[in-house]
Amino acid sequence: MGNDLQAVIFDVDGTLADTELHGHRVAFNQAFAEAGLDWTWSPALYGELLKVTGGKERIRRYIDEYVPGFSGPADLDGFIAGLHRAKNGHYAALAAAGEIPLRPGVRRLLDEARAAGLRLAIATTTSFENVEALLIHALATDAMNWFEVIAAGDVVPAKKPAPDIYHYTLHELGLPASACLALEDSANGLRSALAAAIPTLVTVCDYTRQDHFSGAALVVDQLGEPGQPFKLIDGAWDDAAPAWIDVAALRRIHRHASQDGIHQQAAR
Ligand code: XBP
Ligand code: MG
Repeated sequence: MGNDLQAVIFDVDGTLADTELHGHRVAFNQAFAEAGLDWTWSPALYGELLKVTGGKERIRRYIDEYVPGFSGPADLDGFIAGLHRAKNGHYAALAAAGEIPLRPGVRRLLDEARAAGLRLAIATTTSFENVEALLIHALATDAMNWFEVIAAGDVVPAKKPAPDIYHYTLHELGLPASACLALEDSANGLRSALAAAIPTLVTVCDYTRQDHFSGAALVVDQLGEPGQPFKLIDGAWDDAAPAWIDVAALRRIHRHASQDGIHQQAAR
């Protein structure tokens, strides 16, 4: 059947790990201090800045909105790129130091999905190097090989919420959107996946709890584990089913979302 689930596509930041609060934000601040800038991104301010996807884009927005009188160097693009490079160096060090653990259920679900023969991919706004830093330290030294496609950062011109990174991932997998399920944590990520017509499961994180997730197949607060159930935020869940996301749940969520999609089309 064309609609059977064949591949699961994971977002990284906020979905695999709480990378924003404990990783990128801290690393941005370290890069700013190192460059002699008195910029400090508090957890609350960073929540605002996260509306802009992409670290370089985020620095630019910060300068525009919060440092109006900033007389930066003539080559502002180069300056921002340098700060961003330094930030990524600090991010890799934080990952290597074990400061950015995986979210609950992530390792279990990846293990189960691999054992079940589901194909795995990554579609993220962050860079390939940052994905690598996180995966090899938080997951396994060979974890980059667990994913058939790692679609990252500047490989496409437009970042999430544009669908480009998901279109790219589908193309590389050689699969239609209907054979995949995306896992996301944010409204921007959800919009990106839905714009590529991929059914999407959302696990919110602290920064995205207040986002709007209309169109999501299911919204929960985490993947959950046996003994650590998820909280259902939006969508239907059979009370008889265990409250953690396993492969059977992925298949069920995908099937329901596909059926809903067909109904929506029929209703148009
Ligand atoms: C994540 C992002 C990224 C990270 C930082 O979005 O927006 O910009 O915050 O990574 P998503 P870079 O989870 O939707 O992929 O600094 O490498 O951009
Ligand atoms: Mg994310």
